[in-house]
Amino acid sequence: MSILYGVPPSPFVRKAMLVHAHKNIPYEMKVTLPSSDDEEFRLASPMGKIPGYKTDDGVAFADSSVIVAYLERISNDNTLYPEKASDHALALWYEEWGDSELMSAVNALYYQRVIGPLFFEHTTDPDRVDEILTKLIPNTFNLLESRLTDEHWLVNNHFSIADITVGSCLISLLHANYQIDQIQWPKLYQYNERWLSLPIVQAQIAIEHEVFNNAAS
Ligand SMILES: N[C@@H](CCC(=O)N[C@@H](CS)C(=O)NCC(=O)O)C(=O)O
Repeated sequence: MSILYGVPPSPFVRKAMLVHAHKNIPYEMKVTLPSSDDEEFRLASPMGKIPGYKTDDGVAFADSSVIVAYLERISNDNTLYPEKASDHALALWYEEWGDSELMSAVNALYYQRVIGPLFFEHTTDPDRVDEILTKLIPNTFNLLESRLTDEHWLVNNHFSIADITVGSCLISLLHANYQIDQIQWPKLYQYNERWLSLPIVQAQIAIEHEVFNNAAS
């Protein structure tokens, strides 16, 4: 069976887990922290970033987008990359933007409020939180709001890697106790509600809560 190296609350590991769940692909999770010097993990991820991956035929590599591309190749079930070329490009763009711009805004808050205090003895910095809440997050949310329609999903109303990537960030915000302002970003608010109600998302959140509860006890 394939091995996924990482920890579930990592947003990039979460993304890979959600894709496995969506496509019904079994895997084994080997709990691995970033920078772990576990030899097997380092074969997959020489830079020590999570997620790392080892396929069931023994090939190892890293990066959530690479893992998703691999999974899409081995299984046609519940495809995540649109067939039409322009939709495919747009989904890839959201994946790239979600993994970079959106992820860094959202993770800044997730780190301040959850990951830092729980795992790194970090004390939340109120000035930094203020900057994140007033600048970083609104910048990214304004863009999403301007692109979302009343349809269900980001690209041509088909659930795709765009939704998994943006949605992975929304899970971090849920953990960080951030509520999307329904007046300021009404479409994003509805989109988030739809996303959070998906069974694969509920299952992922439950897994992550268990990790947080264990770390807190
Ligand atoms: N582009 C990579 C990013 C992976 C990444 O940055 N993971 C973080 C954890 S969420 C990490 O391992 N950070 C440790 C480091 O940068 O050394 C992906 O999509 O998998």
